[in-house]
Amino acid sequence: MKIGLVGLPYVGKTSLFNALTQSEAETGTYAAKKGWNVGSVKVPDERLAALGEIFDPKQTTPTSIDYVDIAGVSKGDIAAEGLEAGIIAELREVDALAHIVRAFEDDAVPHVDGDVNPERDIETIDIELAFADLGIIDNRLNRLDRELRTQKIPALEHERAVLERCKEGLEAGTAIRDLLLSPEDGRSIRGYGFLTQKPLLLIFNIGEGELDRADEMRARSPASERDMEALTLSARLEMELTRLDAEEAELFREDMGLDESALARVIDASYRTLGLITFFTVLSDELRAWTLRTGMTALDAAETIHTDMARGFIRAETIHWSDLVECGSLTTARDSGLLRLEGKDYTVSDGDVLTIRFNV
Ligand SMILES: Nc1nc2c(ncn2[C@@H]2O[C@H](COP(=O)(O)OP(=O)(O)OP(=O)(O)O)[C@@H](O)[C@H]2O)c(=O)[nH]1
Ligand SMILES: [Mg+2]
Repeated sequence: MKIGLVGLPYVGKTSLFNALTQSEAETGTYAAKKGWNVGSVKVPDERLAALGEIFDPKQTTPTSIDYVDIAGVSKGDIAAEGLEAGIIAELREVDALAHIVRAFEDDAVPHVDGDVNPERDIETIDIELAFADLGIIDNRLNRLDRELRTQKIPALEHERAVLERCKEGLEAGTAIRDLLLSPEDGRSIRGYGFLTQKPLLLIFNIGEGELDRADEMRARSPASERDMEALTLSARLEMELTRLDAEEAELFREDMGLDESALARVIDASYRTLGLITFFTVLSDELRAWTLRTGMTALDAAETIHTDMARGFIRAETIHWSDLVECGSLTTARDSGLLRLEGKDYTVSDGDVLTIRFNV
């Protein structure tokens, strides 16, 4: 899973990126319109530790999330091609976007548009992302018109109809994700990696002295109307906390009244935004966590692990991790009837431990 961090210049994207990925990318490099940082973070999961006590594996492999931190986007940047082309290309590859919105007051850190105004900034970035998509749509529509003049190809005509719907929506201020395209329509434009089609998460960067305003901030955000995940954190504080050792950071968090690390909250929100769940496997002494989309089946899970497993799928021995931990072993679980035999159409639940039986 890959998440792109976007936002205006100087809002704390790189500070957050450093906190999330334990990186040391340079912060405060204002107006650099080039380049991006990529980093990876292993998803902390307490369930792995609990399962580890049962299986005593040689190796434990958590899932990971990649974050891409790009240069700040200002109003008009996309239209003026003010961003390096590679940056947008990089963003088209991500699974979801996180918009970092400046909400901290600090006279020492200038705001490109003069003052701190989260609502305005959210709109600015929405418009820039829409512009980036419209550019691609216009080019593609021109090409499709030329191709369809000489011959009628139903698939291309369908694509043109979908693109025209997207264009109309975007021009009226509606992101492609909010057009509620049918799965078939969605598939016909999947290859373009439209930015406004990607799930979006809002992250308000508040000052370290304003952590008690977090709820109010979220309630005021358009996320509440648009059924969108929103969270608040202090990027600079989180970055500084990652430089302390774990114990010190914990004490500090307690002092500040912060229960969970922002890292954990960003990861949770990313999973929810993307509709992802986790399942576990134990294969030749390796305990491993995997991600799957909500609603996917045991066959999809097998496919995620290895195509051979999907091809020769027989059944999935399934148990919820908490039941397994309670039983203490797979043998006890089997004896007490908690280990279920599921077929390929079984919908995997978050926290399932799966043993795929297959034959190739
Ligand atoms: N007061 C305060 N300053 C912050 C906070 N987060 C970031 N900053 C400061 O804001 C400046 C910009 O931070 P960056 O993390 O580089 O911001 P950015 O969004 O990556 O900036 P660009 O890459 O130029 O678009 C730095 O001087 C940070 O120290 C915060 O929560 N509070
Ligand atoms: Mg930066």
